[in-house]
Amino acid sequence: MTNSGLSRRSFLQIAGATGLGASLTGTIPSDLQRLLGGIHDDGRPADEVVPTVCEICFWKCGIRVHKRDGQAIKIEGNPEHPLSRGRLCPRGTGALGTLYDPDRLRVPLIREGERGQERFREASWEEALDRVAEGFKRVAEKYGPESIAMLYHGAGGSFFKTLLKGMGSANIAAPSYSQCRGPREVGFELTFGEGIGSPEPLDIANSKLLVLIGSHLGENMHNTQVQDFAEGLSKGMRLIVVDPRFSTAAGKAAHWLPIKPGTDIALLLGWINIIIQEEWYDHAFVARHTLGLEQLAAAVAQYTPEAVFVETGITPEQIRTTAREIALAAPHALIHPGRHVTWYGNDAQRSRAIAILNALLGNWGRRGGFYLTSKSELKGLATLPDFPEHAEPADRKDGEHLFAGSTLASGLREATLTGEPYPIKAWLVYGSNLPYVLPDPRKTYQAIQKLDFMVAIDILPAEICGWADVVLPECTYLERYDDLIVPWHREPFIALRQPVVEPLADSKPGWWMAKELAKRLGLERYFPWEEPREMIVTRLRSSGYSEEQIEGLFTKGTIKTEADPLYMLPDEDYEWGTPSGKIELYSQQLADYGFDPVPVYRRPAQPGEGEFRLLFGRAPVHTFGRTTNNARLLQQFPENEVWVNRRVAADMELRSGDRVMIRNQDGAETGPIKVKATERIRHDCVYMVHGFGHETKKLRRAHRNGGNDALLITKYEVDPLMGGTGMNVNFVTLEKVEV
Ligand SMILES: Nc1nc2c(c(=O)[nH]1)N[C@H]1C(S)=C(S)[C@@H](COP(=O)(O)OP(=O)(O)OC[C@H]3O[C@@H](n4cnc5c(=O)[nH]c(N)nc54)[C@H](O)[C@@H]3O)O[C@H]1N2
Ligand SMILES: Nc1nc2c(c(=O)[nH]1)N[C@H]1C(S)=C(S)[C@@H](COP(=O)(O)OP(=O)(O)OC[C@H]3O[C@@H](n4cnc5c(=O)[nH]c(N)nc54)[C@H](O)[C@@H]3O)O[C@H]1N2
Ligand code: SF4
Ligand SMILES: [Mo]
Repeated sequence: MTNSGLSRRSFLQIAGATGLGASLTGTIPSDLQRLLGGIHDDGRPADEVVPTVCEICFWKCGIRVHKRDGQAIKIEGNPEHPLSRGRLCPRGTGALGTLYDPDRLRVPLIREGERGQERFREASWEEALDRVAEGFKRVAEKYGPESIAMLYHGAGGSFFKTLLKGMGSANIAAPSYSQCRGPREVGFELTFGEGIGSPEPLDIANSKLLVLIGSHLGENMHNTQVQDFAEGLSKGMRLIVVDPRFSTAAGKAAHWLPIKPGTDIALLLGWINIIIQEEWYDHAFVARHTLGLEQLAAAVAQYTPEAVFVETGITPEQIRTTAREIALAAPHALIHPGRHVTWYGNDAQRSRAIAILNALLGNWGRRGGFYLTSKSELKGLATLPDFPEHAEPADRKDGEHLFAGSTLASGLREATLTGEPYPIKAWLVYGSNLPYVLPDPRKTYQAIQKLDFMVAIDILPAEICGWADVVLPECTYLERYDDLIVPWHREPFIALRQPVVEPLADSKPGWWMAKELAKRLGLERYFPWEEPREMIVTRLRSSGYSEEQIEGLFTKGTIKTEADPLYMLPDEDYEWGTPSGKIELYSQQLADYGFDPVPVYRRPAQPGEGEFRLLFGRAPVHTFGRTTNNARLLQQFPENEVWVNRRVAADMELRSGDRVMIRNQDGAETGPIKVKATERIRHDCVYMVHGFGHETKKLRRAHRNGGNDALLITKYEVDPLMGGTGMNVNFVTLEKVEV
């Protein structure tokens, strides 16, 4: 393993020794040579193999990185790691294209032009960090420390969270809650008294039947889940896919239900109705663990197959057949809870309908359903002082979004815009390209204009960087330590992220930046260690791990501990975390606050003549916009296309390969983007992969490559229960262009 104290100079020497082009200061040809030709696995053995953890997405698989002559040459799955089991998704393997991306940020930058103009000068770390510390101090003195907010995504955020809390601010939020899985967590918390978490505890490998509502496994490439999905299918698991689009998963399904977008609650309530009417639910489980069956039965009686057909377009016969199949496979059947569920603004209630249906199947703590998780013990640092008192987060006003379980990123943007409930005047943005992550980019830019100070910490010159006062170049996850990773999982474990190669150019690890800022802000006491390895070893020792186990973490990548039972015993009592201590099919607390105690279907607005609902999702080889500049991954999936129903396309005289501009109801537009005319999508919607069509010229391969869904999401519906932002509510038109 390399020592992160090595200077840039010695890195250049190592790079030079390989003959792969020694200059790393911006000459593209040598970098490209390195990327496309210079570094590859030519079969010669590696000098060294270093275990660490992937961060191309947030699943955090264990990887083994092969090195030769100081360079990373190959990434493979770590067989010791429970989330990879020796295999990776294509993004994890292709990550060298990110590590050696010639567009990476190399030095700290200080803004010279207007915000958004992307005019910066290079600065020393000393000057850049002083600027950031001054910026925070100024804002804290004038408005209080709570007026500093942090918006982040990724494991590396933990050191900056400590910094914010040390300053006295609780305004810390990740879009992975309010723009992703928050509604699911709330729907399950309201029903089962606990959320789902990540990785999702789904026993898919042992399921007899799986229902996917949108969740497009196979395009959504969370490694372990895709492995489990493949194993389940190979063991004969039946699959029902509910999706307006014939997804990759739909190709494996016994039933594809091409639902009218936004009507899933009707289908779910229809299934619940049949399962109750026909007495197909798990009587013993429901009697022992749940509350409110009668009220549920009465509330869903109106959702007959015929009534549901009118809303969803799924025929009564299909609804009956699939309900029966689901019930027959119970309790080894699973309605997937989804992950990116911020679709229509009623998403916590849709997730609750999914939770209720699962409860009727009696699949919690059951083989082929939801398994029970455990977690390895890990103590914090005994020497870490308490954080100061802090104000309540500014992400919502009194009485708003009562059931939110985390701070809302979109709520912090709103507070920045309105100054309510109190002003937010500085942002620390870590690893989140906010203009394309939060709905309505215009609002994000307006909010930034209200700030006195903003720092962006990124590995690439993403759009967010162009709006910052100071840009700090982080090195990638392959070049740094992060905090230990300790998830709830079926096999509890601790995993280590450690550096494999030297940081590129003058990029630095986040932990170092946070510590340096802490020094400047008089907060050193919150970082009572010299370097992360010391902190990691101290925590492991104080948690009772042996020297052998600790050594194994650095050499093999994980420490594994004993698991609790995965499944409940049939007559086991269980204390559910709801107010009643039971699974709540009917929710009194929702009723008390004036919400629907049982989910209710309401018809969503429909696109007008010539308009389509805009849907979006994942490509198997890309993660959002963070890999769309990665040359290796672009080779496999070079640009996104807009999927249009074949007959509709023919009527519009559009053919596959034609280019169109896409325009939404507010006049926002993106393109040109290639058309994919296909039978695999309904007539009333179009679909594209998220993450393409970057506007910044600094990402040279990603710039204007394909279309950008984020630019078209100027409208969104906020979930009244928890503040998630439903983004599938924009309507677009297509216009052919000659290019
Ligand atoms: N390769 C890859 N994998 C990833 C990621 C990535 O960036 N790249 N990101 C990861 C992350 S953070 C997340 S949250 C997940 C997201 O992955 P999922 O949670 O699986 O995906 P969604 O984006 O919610 O869903 C997209 C699918 O929903 C369908 N859909 C759209 N509207 C509706 C509707 O009204 N009803 C129904 N039934 N279906 C609808 C779309 O046609 C599409 O097939 O993926 C994860 N995995
Ligand atoms: N329009 C639209 N919006 C969406 C979604 C969508 O499908 N469409 N999906 C939603 C979902 S499911 C989620 S989870 C969120 C995801 O939101 P994010 O994860 O915040 O999204 P990204 O666009 O990938 O932004 C990541 C930024 O982090 C940088 N980065 C990558 N690695 C590192 C690192 O190691 N250190 C640092 N400091 N920076 C790094 C990248 O260069 C990039 O600028 O977006 C949500 N928003
Ligand atoms: S699923 Fe793929 S990209 Fe995500 S952590 Fe695992 S290997 Fe990396
Ligand atoms: Mo997500």
